Amino acid sequence: MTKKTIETKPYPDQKPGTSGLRKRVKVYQQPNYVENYIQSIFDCLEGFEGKTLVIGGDGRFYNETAIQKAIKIAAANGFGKVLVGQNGLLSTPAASNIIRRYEAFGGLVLSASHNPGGPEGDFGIKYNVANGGPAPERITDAVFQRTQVIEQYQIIEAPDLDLGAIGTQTVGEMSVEVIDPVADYAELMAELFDFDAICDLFSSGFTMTFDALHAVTGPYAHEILENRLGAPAGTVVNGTPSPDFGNGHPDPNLVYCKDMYDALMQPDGPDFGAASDGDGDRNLIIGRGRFVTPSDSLALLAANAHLAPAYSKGIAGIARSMPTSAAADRVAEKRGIEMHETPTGWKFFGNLLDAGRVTICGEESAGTGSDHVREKDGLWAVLLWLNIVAVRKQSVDEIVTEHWAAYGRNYYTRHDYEEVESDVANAIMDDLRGKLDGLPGTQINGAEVSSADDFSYTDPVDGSTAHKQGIRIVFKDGSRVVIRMSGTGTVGATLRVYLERYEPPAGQHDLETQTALAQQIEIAESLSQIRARTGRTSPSVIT
Ligand code: G16
Repeated sequence: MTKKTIETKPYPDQKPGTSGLRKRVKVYQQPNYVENYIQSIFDCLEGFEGKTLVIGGDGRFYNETAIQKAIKIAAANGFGKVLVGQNGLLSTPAASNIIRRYEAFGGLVLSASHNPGGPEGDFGIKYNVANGGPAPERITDAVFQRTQVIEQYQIIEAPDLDLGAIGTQTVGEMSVEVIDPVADYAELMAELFDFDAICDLFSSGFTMTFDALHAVTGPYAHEILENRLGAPAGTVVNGTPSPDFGNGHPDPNLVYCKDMYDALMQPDGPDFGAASDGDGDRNLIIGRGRFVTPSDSLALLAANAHLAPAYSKGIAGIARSMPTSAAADRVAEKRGIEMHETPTGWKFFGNLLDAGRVTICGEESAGTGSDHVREKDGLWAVLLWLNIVAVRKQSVDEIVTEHWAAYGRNYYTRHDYEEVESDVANAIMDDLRGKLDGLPGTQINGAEVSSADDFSYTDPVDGSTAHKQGIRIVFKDGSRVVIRMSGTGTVGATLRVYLERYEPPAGQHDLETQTALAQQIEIAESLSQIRARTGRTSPSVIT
């Protein structure tokens, strides 16, 4: 085993997005592409000599190849130990937990989240810091700068490790421990939730379907839902991770989980349906006859969290990303707890969680989580829902409708225009920015604009700032149109249009969502001309 220094040349496109560096697999397969990026990360870190690095991914195509490289580069750079999930698997929240539980220096999480996998699909690498959360922007910005000038990387020349064998191996002077990817995470969930109450729920005949979408949560869901909580075998479907996600799209939304949605809408359908994404940090929640939007789910989980043992003393505060609906704000207001509005990206919640200012966080993009780790957590959200249903002894539909009757309903939808030409998307955003100052006080399609800006954020804990985080136009009646460009796409640009309108507690709560938001949808088009300028007649995805 010899340590080698290999000469390399920079790639211009290694700028991390909302959540790490996501690219087509074919891009990652270029010579030294992975090596450059990982060496650049290590070059921006200090004080890791002899310390532990956690490595794991969602099992997608190229996962093991990248992990073998990462281990050998970590060894050459002086890490003392790597903890790696068996067969290279660790869900994103499980990786966050392992970093925290074993006090590791940080971790590499290999995933492109909900993006498709396989040789023609996407791959991604994300660096997480010692609190278990995604690296903050000051690190990701430094890593990008480093990728632009990198000239060499260090690697140990050694045979590949056996990632299937639990136990310890060595590479150079570094030890590599292959660990059970599920055990620590399952223990943590058992500490947080009332497993006895959920067991009773299942033994009383409560029926559930959980779609792991052939992605990483399969082994976690089999162990927790079926083995520990007694849900009947077969509750978890598509539970074996596959490199191309069964040739599917591991995005737990109403498009890719349509069959489950249809089953849940039948009067004799299961009581509860849920799904998670490629790397296990997103969730989809559907009760019989009732889809719960991620924004509503955040509000409902925050309002009912005290029913689970971990949160029985109440929660300190709530944080949501700016485009997420304000449903959770109403809960925070009623409870008299802190409420924070951050830019899109879980990394912006880290400081608030570390400082104990918030306990529960969530995003419209199907992510919810708490201070138990520093990532959003798909199965955590599912288990908290089950805990709430078990204690309240009510259906999801009853719980949601009672919540609206108490707090009012924030009608909410997101329209995505995917794979738009980057020039066209940039021009649309620039033109919108140019109009913002003149909008307040004007009428658009019959609605008066009360404020219009491009969202800026100052972190209340460390004072760091983030600008140009999305255009938001707020109307006098409280409704909102938000438009921003996604930071997770890999081809062209994705324009996201977020639409929201509030209906008070005594208002009408049973409208079809797109109908309820028809005025906001037309306002967004009048303002942005997205359909006209992209030549699209409708969004690519409506969630
Ligand atoms: C990532 C981030 C989330 C973000 C989502 C969508 O999630 O961790 O915070 O909300 O992307 O971001 P965008 O709107 O920029 O595409 P994931 O699940 O893809 O890692």
